[in-house]
Amino acid sequence: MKKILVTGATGQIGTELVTALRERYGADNVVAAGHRAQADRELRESGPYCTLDVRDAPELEQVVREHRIDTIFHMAALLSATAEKNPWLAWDVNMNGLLTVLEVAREHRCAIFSPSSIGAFGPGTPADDTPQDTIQRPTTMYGITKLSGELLCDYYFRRFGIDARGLRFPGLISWKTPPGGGTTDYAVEIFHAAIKERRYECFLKEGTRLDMMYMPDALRAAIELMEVEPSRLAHRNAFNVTAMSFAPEEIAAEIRKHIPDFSMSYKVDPVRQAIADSWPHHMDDSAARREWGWKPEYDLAAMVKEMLEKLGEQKREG
Ligand code: AKB
Repeated sequence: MKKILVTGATGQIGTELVTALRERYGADNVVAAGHRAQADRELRESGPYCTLDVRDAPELEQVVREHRIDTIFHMAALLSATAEKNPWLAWDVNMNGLLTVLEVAREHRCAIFSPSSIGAFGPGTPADDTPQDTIQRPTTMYGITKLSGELLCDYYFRRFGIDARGLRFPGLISWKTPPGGGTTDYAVEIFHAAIKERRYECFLKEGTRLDMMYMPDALRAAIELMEVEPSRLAHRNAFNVTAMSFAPEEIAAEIRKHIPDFSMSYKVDPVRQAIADSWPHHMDDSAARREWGWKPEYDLAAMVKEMLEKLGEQKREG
């Protein structure tokens, strides 16, 4: 990786991925592309930045040509809950966006990182120790686009030799950037509410167990996968990766170890609950561990401790 483009650079993963990539490869070698006119100041000032609609092939091609891009981290996508509100837009952005990126990559021989998700599974998938290769019949538009994206990346590799790699991310937890429109967003909201109000009303019901990961592990996973020698990869794309698996009451109990008067109640959102109920409880990520040495650093206790410390500092600073 010498010249990198990050699409969706203003999103939850994109913002922090740009910073991590700029630290590793040099600020000038990482172009951040976001769809919002007003990107975060740090993002705009710490290296090259442009606005880009990923469905616009000529615009994308110009950026790739101008900056001599050889690797694209394609993070632009609508998340699960937003996708259920507007399934047609989700199909357009998630599928036509990916196809445009793959086509430009084919033309300019770029490598691609394309994130998939636990959403690519469905109610017929084994929910516990979900295998790497298993039945995938997602019932949400988000899941349909994520599974189709996995297949499309495999196709571009087999047919055109495009080095397309990817991970199935679980819910991602970060203190820096808020998530937007996901089903697992409660696991971030809960921290802000705990610090501010000492209580939280959860939109998923008790017992809803899902895979999760702290953002530093997620960024490291994406970068490590893109750096690994290709001959080591049997799967290449759509690797199961996880770091922890918990239900709302378990993260609440962990937070209570630091904030004893924290309380949680439930007001279930039927749309997001139905999405969560169709997803696995815990994925088996042994293929990622075996093929490229994946190993998370943060478990539930370490993640909760650091989230509370960082958000506490942020609050004190103003
Ligand atoms: C979402 O909830 O939509 C995402 C995901 C698990 O892919 N965080």
